[in-house]
Amino acid sequence: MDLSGVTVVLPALDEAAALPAALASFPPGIDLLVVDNGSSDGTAAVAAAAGARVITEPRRGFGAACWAGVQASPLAEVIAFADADGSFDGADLTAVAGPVLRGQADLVVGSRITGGREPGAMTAFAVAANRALGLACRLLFGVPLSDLGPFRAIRRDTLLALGVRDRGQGWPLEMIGRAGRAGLRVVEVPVRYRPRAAGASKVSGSLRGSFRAAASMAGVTCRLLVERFATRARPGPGRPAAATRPRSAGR
Ligand SMILES: Nc1nc2c(ncn2[C@@H]2O[C@H](COP(=O)(O)OP(=O)(O)O)[C@@H](O)[C@H]2O)c(=O)[nH]1
Ligand SMILES: [Mg+2]
Repeated sequence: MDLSGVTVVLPALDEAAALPAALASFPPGIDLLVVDNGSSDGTAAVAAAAGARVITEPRRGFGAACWAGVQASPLAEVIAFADADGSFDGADLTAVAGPVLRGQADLVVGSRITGGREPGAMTAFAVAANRALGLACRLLFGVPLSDLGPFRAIRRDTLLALGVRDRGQGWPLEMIGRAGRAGLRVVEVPVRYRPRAAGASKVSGSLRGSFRAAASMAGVTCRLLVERFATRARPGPGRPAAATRPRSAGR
């Protein structure tokens, strides 16, 4: 499959030790963009030496890094996001980006739960939390997901039209929520998942990281629900056909 229109954005915070393995797993020739987000371990230099495109986003936050990657890739047809810790297999990019490139899906989310998960790759708590979040996405946004996986792909113009605003760990959830609300085709595919190649977890493996992620996602959920009820309450032609449905949605 021709993946030349795909840019893979890898948000990275202190991932110097894991990045070489993470980058090497992707098929050759892919535009790999590492967004360094205030690392102190030489992440940017390691990424550049491994052949990736590198930018620095001084505003801290997972979503801030993802958004900076989108802005720095104006020519990409499809943007894929993946973690920079080597826990994903870049060979799965075909499965993740393929349905979007073929016009069969608007947003593809890689599921670590239905994919091949290596022992120790996800804590039991992370599995349960992601299953619960998947259920919440079904109930609140009409999107059936088994996992809120960060390895995903979406057309760049579709993503811009969604208007995702969160710049923290709520970014992935807001993308799904807005896509579901706009009636986009959100498709889940299984992806492989293994323990990070090196270094320490900053999110699910730490109490502080888990708490910040939970707070960020709770904020996003509240904001989306408030928006939905505000939209419903608003009478007449102010309805959001153009505002919430990206132009590419009708494909
Ligand atoms: N830009 C940015 N990236 C982050 C931040 N926290 C984590 N990441 C990246 O997000 C991805 C997932 O983080 P990780 O520590 O592996 O979390 P875990 O998978 O839940 O253990 C990795 O690529 C991290 O480098 C952050 O505050 N800013
Ligand atoms: Mg990880």
